Amino acid sequence: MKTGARSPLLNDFEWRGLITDATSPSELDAHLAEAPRAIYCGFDPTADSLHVGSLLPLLALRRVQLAGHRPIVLIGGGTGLIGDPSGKADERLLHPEEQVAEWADRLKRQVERFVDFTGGACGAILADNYEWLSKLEVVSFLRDVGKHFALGSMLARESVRSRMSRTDAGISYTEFSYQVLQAYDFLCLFRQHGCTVQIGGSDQWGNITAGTDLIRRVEGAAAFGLTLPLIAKADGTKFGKSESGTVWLDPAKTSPYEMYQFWLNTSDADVIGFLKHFTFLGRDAIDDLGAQVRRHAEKREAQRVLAREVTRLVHGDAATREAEEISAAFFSGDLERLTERQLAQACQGMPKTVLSDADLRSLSIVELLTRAGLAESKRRGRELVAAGAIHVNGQPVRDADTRVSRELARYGRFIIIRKGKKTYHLAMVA
Ligand code: 485
Repeated sequence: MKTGARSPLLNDFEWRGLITDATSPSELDAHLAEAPRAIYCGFDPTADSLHVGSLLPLLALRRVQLAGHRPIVLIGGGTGLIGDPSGKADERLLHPEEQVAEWADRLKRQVERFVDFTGGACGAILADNYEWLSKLEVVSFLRDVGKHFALGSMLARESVRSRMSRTDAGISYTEFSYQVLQAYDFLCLFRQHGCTVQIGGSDQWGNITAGTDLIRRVEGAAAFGLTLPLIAKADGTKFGKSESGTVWLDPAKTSPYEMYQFWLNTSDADVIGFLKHFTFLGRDAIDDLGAQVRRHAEKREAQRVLAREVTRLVHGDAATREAEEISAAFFSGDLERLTERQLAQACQGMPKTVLSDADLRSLSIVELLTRAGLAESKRRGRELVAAGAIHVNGQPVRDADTRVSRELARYGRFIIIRKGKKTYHLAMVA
């Protein structure tokens, strides 16, 4: 979107391609240029961790703070009990209350590293809508809040319409009401903290504008919404998944090395856009990297910078250095220099075959290749070995009949098989 923005925040958002839509863009720009504002984004606890999909809004809140505004991170301890129909094809399962409360606690700890909660004029605020939503009384809620919602516009929301138009699906009154709760949150944050702007992914447009409408009707005040793009990759595949599934922010679920690799695997077509979206590097640095991609794409310098910057934002310096060390070791094939912990981290997302004691007495490499699904037959396995396409723990395998033994395993546990350049498999000694 072109806003010709005056406010540094919108200007930066615009350059980074972070704006899909905004309510009254020029008024929003003036609003942000005029004074420091409180700006919120909400996250529902629907799992025990946030994932890379939540990074764009989290980093957007950090940009908000760096530009001198106050970020509010809202955790949906209340809305998480209901389930947002936005962008969801089917009705959700309700999770047990204790589960949602535990997830909400985890998310609160997770968001802490992205914005600064240590106070001051633009110190971040952490809010949980369970606080007010759990206290609502149905009769007064319907009288005081419900009255401001026209059924026509509620039904017209994309999240509702798409479900109503399907004969094989539908939407419960529970999920249908979600938009009212999110709108009410905005009103509460407006009253409590003078919050006048809400941001979210583009699937949140309906919920956000429900809130700006409510604030106008109840308070007669202007409030704004801004939506961020849902990240799409140039090749059309879904963003945020690696071979082993969702890329989580919790290092216990996705190791820093795996996250580093995820960003390192970004295509040339996506890397500059991602540097703008997911790092705090400025125009000059990103322009330089753009020139590198055009001249020396094969060096993958832009991907390395992206992987380093994002892993650092999520996991810190030490974990990032370690991820780089592991990557360098895998790249050169010198796995010997990795510690047991580093090796365990590297193996976290690999497909895995567990070897029993009996296997260690009887199995040959070629048999292991078929067992691991790396070769469809022993014959094919032998061909791969003969072609020099199989490495074990960084060393080329020359004899297909080599026995698989505990001695072959690094630290007595890890037999890392590489087929070709990129396919890894872990044979793990039980
Ligand atoms: O007052 C609010 C209460 C809850 C929410 C927002 C404001 C959460 C929101 N309804 C939601 O479901 N968000 C998604 C989530 O929590 O996983 C995602 C959005 C994405 C982006 C991200 O949250 O799908 O576009 O907004 C932060």
